[in-house]
Amino acid sequence: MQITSFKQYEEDFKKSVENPEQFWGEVAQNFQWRKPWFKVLSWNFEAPEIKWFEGAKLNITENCLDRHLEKSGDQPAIIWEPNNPEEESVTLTYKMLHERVCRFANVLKRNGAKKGDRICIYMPMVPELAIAVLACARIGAVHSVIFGGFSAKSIADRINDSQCKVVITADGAYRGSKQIPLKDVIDDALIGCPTVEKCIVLTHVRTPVSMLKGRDVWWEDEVKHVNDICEAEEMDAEDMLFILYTSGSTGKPKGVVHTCGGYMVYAGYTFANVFNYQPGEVYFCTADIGWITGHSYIVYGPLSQGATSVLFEGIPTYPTPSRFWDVVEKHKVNTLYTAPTAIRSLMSYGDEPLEGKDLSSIRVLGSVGEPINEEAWHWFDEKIGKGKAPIVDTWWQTETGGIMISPIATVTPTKPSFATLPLPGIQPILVDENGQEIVGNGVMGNLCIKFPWPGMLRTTYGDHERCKQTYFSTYPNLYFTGDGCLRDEDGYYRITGRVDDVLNVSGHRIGTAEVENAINMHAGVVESAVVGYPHDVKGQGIYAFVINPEMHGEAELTKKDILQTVTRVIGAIAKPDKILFVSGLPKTRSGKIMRRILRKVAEGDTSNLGDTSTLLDPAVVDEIIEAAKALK
Ligand code: 7RM
Repeated sequence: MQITSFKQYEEDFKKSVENPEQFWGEVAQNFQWRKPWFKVLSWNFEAPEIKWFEGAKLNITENCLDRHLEKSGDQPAIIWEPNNPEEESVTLTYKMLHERVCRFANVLKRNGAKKGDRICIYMPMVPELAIAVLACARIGAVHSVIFGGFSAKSIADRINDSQCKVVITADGAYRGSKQIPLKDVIDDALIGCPTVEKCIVLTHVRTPVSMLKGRDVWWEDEVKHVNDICEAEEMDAEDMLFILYTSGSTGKPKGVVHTCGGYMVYAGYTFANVFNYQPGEVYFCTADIGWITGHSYIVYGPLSQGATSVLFEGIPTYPTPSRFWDVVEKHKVNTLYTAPTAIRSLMSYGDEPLEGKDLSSIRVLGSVGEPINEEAWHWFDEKIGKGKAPIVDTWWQTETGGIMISPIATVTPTKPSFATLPLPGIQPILVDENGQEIVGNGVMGNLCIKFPWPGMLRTTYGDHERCKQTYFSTYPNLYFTGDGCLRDEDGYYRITGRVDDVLNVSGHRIGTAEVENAINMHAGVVESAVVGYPHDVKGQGIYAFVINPEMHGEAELTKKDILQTVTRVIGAIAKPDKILFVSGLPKTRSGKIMRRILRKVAEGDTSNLGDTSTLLDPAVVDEIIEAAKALK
């Protein structure tokens, strides 16, 4: 399954295009199935309806745990590094992880959860988070992990959208020097969540919490009442494995649905290849399990390959900006997979945090979540990889389940800021506004994928029509990614960023419409428009234009109130970096906001605003430009 030369990559790629079913059928043989498939693939992008490994039966946890026990039961599966470096790290071998997953799976059953039920997980980055995820998969329950930074309202919306029956949380979480009261947030959320019957609470920070009789139980008590034997539930390849909510250009976040068989094959195959993982190596992905990167490349991908995965609770700058390098040195990390925003942030501290740190274990570096600029790429290459570790700039999405366009470490020649070439099985195509294919090299266009791959989303939970509209209707018979892309003279791909109204702030996906809706909930706000602008560390910053005639001269205070409202409605990650109060927004005669103009203003470049002839009131633009100049 592992590609070891560029020639082999080319051959595998060719085969995957000419005979996809044979190609993926062979890849899938590297996994453990209870029953084989009778058809590798059937598909229709119009409906859309996609089925991989039809008829096959499996349980992903048997692939991630049981099958490693005999040969590598004593190998570390998870190395947990706590937020506070003074505290002990924890190593769980495959045997230990298996035992704990089985035990907690029995806790879930004891609390009424069964195959097909949805379970919400809102937890800190502790081993029990991975255990909770895998325990759901063990019994065939569908997990919906929610990142610990989301607000009570965001959680309630997600829980209700998928009618979760059980919630798994902790008393609180550490994040650098801060503490987040997870259970308090869950308590607020659950006031409006009638489907939730049980809430299992892990003790972590030992802060006082309220425990509701009949609903709330302690993790530590529950595990005492069950044993650690739990036969894995037999799942169909196309049974749902998890839901993960992600932002789009319109409306509320969508519940992206992934299924058991295809997702497992794709996460495992891409992990083994992109990172060129070798047995016994230590692999460290700095993402949070609340995002897709954590699902696929902390939990399922690495564990399906018997790898050792570092799970880090903290942040790059706590207690000092040396923390990543301390973790690398301490655990002799061979592969470091992180985000450009973290690289840029650490870069800004200069060389001092790196002094005396032994990074010689590093063999492969990875980047994900947003375009990596050349400066950050070179810094990563020189300072961290010492010019010897290949950098894999991996492009993919929540919807794709796994890495799509990326170098294969030690195999693909890299080029700064390029995700390089599609992995075997991936057929990218660039199209223009009219959906015409843009052929040849040295071209730019909208990035689409023209053939299914095993890890692709199957639907958006409870609303198949929305899935169809969002991804399969912009261009008929193509999956539309929402990203713009350059294909250079060598046929290498560089992802240039979103072409829709989705922002990428510090690698977090946020819809402008979501932020606008949150701002509009603030008393006094009449209307708002949100755009992104280039930000040195975050990649993009959030710029909000707000009409609010009722500030009573207290603009600064009102801004703080708006930030508080956004924090309440979505979470702190969606807080605007800049708020500009205006008396009107640039609209066309048909009432559409001309975001193009607002983006120019936010970028601070209004020298050429393009065609403004359709503007209803051009004077508004002049006022906005003047006001923006005065904003720091
Ligand atoms: C994995 C993840 C997806 C969006 C995607 C892009 C952007 C991700 C890269 C990238 C340039 C990359 N899932 N993106 N990786 N842009 N180069 N290597 O991030 O669903 O949260 O976001 O992120 O715009 O559409 S995500």
